[in-house]
Amino acid sequence: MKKLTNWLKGPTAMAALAGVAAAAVVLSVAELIGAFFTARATPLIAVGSTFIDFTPPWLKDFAIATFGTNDKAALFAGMGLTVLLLACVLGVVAYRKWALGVAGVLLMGGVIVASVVTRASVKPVDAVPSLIGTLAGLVVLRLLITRLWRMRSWPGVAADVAAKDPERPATTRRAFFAATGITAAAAAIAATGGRLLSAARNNVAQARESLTLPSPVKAAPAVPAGVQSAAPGVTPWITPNNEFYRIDTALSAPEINAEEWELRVHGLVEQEVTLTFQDLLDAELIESHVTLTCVSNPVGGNLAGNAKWLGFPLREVLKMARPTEGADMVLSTSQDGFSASTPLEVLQDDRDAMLAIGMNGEPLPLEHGYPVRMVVPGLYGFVSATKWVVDLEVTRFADSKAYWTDRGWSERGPIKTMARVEVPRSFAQVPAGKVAIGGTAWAQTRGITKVEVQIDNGPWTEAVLSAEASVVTWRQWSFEWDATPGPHYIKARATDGTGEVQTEKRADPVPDGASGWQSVMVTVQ
Ligand SMILES: Nc1nc2c(c(=O)[nH]1)N[C@H]1C(S)=C(S)[C@@H](COP(=O)(O)O)O[C@H]1N2
Ligand SMILES: [Mo]
Repeated sequence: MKKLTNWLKGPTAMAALAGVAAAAVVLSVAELIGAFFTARATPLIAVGSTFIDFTPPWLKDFAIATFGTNDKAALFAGMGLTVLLLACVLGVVAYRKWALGVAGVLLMGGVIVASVVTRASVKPVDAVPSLIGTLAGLVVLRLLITRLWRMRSWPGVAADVAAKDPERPATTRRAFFAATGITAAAAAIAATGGRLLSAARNNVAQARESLTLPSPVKAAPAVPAGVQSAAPGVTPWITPNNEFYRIDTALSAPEINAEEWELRVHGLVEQEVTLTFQDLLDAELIESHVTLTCVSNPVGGNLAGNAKWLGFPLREVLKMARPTEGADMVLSTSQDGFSASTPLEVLQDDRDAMLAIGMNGEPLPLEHGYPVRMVVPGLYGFVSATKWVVDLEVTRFADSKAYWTDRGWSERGPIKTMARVEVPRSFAQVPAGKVAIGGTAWAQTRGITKVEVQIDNGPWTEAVLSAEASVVTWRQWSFEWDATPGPHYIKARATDGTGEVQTEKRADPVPDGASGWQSVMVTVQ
């Protein structure tokens, strides 16, 4: 104990503290100045995004399997811890050998600046906040470390310093803490100020709020009564926007001014086309319910959502551009550099793939692609649902690779048939007697024609299907179970509109989607 307190009062702990204060200055100064640049150019966001881009498929899949849609919060926590450790180390190194400490700080600054300038749609000047932040951190580190060198209670060092520079007096621990405290307070003020300033400068959220969507020329077919599962507790058939799963590589959602948004359609086309947001508002829009699903969704997982989308058919966009002979793919790219490869014919057939601007009667939320995203029934999001879309290149699978295809996932991604058991929950305790089992099944573009339930190793028995809205939306089901006391396993499987039964074969999400039957263990009392 005594040893620990002595160590905490000693030069190593204090130098580490100086390092942490200097790191806080780097980040907060960059945040403050960053208010005048794009948010994606601030150090943590840029480094985090670059880290995501280098994430191998197994790590992405692990992150989603472990943290689900909290994967970004987990990444931020991990980065926070890394910064803290690095800052401690750099502080100690700078105290022992200043030149080495400077080299370390400059190296970190270099990594940050390199991450910033290599982001998509980020200009070289966007490195300014990180550069100034790094320099400010270096100055503060020097001031604090100098105080430690002059510490009166560490005679060796202080005497050395005093011999070199007799004019400057030695300092005290109290003076060092005061300087560190002032630095920390200044950093907190700068960071808060930066936040407030960027919120005030950012009018994209406000512009979205005040946008009124036009009515569709072709309204969504009425949703039949009885789409909701008879079992209480099953997911709502329509997923509210704020509960809709979010999966993307963007640490901070791009903030795109709708008035400046443009979509360029080019590549293997007879006619290049450029669309503005106003063009979309003026166009003949359609509306339809479509269930989106993420390829990373594990068996029984909740990375799927169903919404009413308002948009312009991609078929019509492609009619204007007139793809040439040999084209078989459209590479859609977002403002932040994500891309997806979608088979050309899927965007031209009658499934109503669209450039969506509305979600459940509202403009797209910022996190779901404002102002414009793609919605393509039947394909996993990673090969079709590009949010913040700004570019469509008509090309060939043989010639271009999309973001996740470059990282070990497949180049095509039709959605696999899946039945999910939602109630009772895994490991639930239920009373004996009549128990309502229920859930959701999907096989977009093929539709669901049957869901069967198996208790333990008994016979497969047909569940009651809720009404079907369309083959591109999910379909709910319920099953009344006469439960007897003891532990039991509930399994479910679906049959799609082609008559094919969901495969029992287990597959991981990588490379083209999970498969297998979900099994839920419950205890009946
Ligand atoms: N710009 C961009 N669009 C993207 C992604 C992305 O990382 N960046 N992820 C895709 C994936 S993997 C999925 S599953 C869907 C999810 O859409 P949602 O977040 O609106 O549910 O968006 C797709 N569109
Ligand atoms: Mo996804």
